[in-house]
Amino acid sequence: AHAFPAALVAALREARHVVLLSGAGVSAESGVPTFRDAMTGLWSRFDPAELATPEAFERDPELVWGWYEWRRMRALQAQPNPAHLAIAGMSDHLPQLTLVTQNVDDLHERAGSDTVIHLHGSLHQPRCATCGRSHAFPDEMPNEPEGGRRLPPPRCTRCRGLIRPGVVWFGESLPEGAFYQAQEAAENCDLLISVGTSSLVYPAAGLPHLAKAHGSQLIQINPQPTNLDGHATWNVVGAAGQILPALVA
Ligand code: BJW
Ligand code: ZN
Repeated sequence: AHAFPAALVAALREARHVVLLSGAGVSAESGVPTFRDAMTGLWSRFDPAELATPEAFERDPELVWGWYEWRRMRALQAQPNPAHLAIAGMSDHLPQLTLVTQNVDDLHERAGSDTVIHLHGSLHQPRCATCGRSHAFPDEMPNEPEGGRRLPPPRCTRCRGLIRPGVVWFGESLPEGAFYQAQEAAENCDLLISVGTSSLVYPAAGLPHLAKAHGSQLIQINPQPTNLDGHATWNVVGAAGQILPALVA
């Protein structure tokens, strides 16, 4: 069993409002590749600047669409892991939990978390790049696209524009309502738990600092060092799928 500092356990027990900020590391144990981890990181094989920008989609929509279809398929095949399940269970033990995720999969929802703030959008909600109309995927699974295989994006039924992934690319604003709610929660929580994120991508990486500036304590759960280490009240070193279930037990 994992031994946690008594003060950490007390902070969790006494918290009135907890914000849980999740990143790609929470889905890693479901087999969804993270962005920046060596070897398995998605971007050890693909240059992020090449694919996760509006410019890349303009330049090469088939490459970008193919990459996202491949990732959507991986996400559809993945199952929630013990970290997602522990997070879903936490709301039963806490007066208030606000779940904020940077992840574009729907594994929190499938684990039973019913309110999830998606800061970086979703692989499952594409829309027209020209007029914004949302696009429904057909029910069947996408064809087996290999990573890097080109695939032409569908066309909008209203304006014939290209359908784009419903995610937030570098240089794009976060969904306004989602970021506002996350900020509001960070300002009002007494404990923020940052799990499985490298804390490199802003403005999401600013949320723990905002919470701390408003008097919150910070728990970080990550097997690797991050930029947040020096700021967290407690750094718990380990995998989310092991630490979180132990924490809520
Ligand atoms: C485990 C584990 C296990 C492994 N258990 N843990 C301030 C300063 C500098 C730059 C900027 C700034 N403000 C804004 C910027 C620019 C930019 C930015 O932040 N750049 C930085 C990289 C420097 N930000 C933006 O452009 C944002 N927009 C914006 O600011 O709009 C205003 C604006 C408009 C116009 C001009 C300028 C500003 C938008 C950011 C959108 C991010 N989008 C992405 C891609 C989404 C689509 C897709 O999926 O392809 O979101 S980037 C990518 O990174 C993705 C993720 O959500 C995000 C965060 O990654 P995450 O989750 O932290 O994953 P990793 O892989 O980095 O880390 C995994 C972690 O898990 C590691 O720590 C592991 O150790 C750990 N781990 N196994 C627990 N089992
Ligand atoms: Zn359109």
